[in-house]
Amino acid sequence: MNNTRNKILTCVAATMACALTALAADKQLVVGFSQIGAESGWRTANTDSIKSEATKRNISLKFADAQQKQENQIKALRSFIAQGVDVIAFSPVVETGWQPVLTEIKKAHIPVVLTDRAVNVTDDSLFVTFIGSDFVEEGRRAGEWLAKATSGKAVIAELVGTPGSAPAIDRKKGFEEILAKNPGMKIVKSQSGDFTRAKGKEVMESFLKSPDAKQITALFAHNDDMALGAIQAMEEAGIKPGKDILIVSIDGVKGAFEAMAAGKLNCTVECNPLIGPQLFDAVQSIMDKKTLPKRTQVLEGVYDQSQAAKELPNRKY
Ligand code: GYE
Repeated sequence: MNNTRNKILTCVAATMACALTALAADKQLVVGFSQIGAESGWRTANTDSIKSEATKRNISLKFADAQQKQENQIKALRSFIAQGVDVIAFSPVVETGWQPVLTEIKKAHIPVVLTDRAVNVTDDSLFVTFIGSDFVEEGRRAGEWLAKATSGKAVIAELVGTPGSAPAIDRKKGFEEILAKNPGMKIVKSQSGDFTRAKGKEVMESFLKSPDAKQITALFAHNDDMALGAIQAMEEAGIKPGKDILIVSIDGVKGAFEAMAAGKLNCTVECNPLIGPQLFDAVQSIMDKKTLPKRTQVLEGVYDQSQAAKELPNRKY
């Protein structure tokens, strides 16, 4: 009698365990993603890459657009904690000010993946991994291209990205490393255009109105959108972009290739926004309890006018 009862109990337990495992396997993964905004062509491509990859993998994506405001991002991160998502990912608009909210996330035992931009925190256990580009290297590449194109002689206007953001800080740093080796190259104007086309145009207009505007021979824009805005400003002022003023920018969006093919932009340094697949690979590895490197690099190149027409049809963003 006892024996039969034991057998029945074992059988029931086994069935339940089996059902639970099946449930766990079927449970849809929930990922909260806080995006910076929609400030540039790069960002739009980045958002598309993340959303389409989530759909492809049947992951439930809670997507929040912060409209370039850190306080909106912090609110979104707190709401992801409240919703108990499996993984939180975000692209931090600026580098500093994340320690408190990241600590809250850690206390809630939710793993964090950083994409695109880095944070400045003292405790790197606050995130699992950072997937992004080497912005210092991009700045160096832009500087190297300009040094070569001008034989080391250039009077430069600089359109800076969002103040306090990793790409603005690092691209400037990399570019200035090259200037330090080329005494004939100097930055005479430098102002933020917040990574947008409209602001890039506005700031370039003000550069061109200044009394010493005539001496400018080159423009370094921290992204293509600001360069495209500046091109408009130059044309409206009767200046030939790409000829009177040489222009080098960063990202490699389609609009930049079109401007290069038209002879208005001289060079773009690639910064690949198609991070979706790498992000969700990382999420999967976290769920599978695999160890990840603290930093994953995105691959990219440098393109000038001679390659523009050939490369244009291949551009995915
Ligand atoms: O270069 C710019 C965007 O963080 C790498 O942000 C990204 C930058 C990109 O607005 O176009």
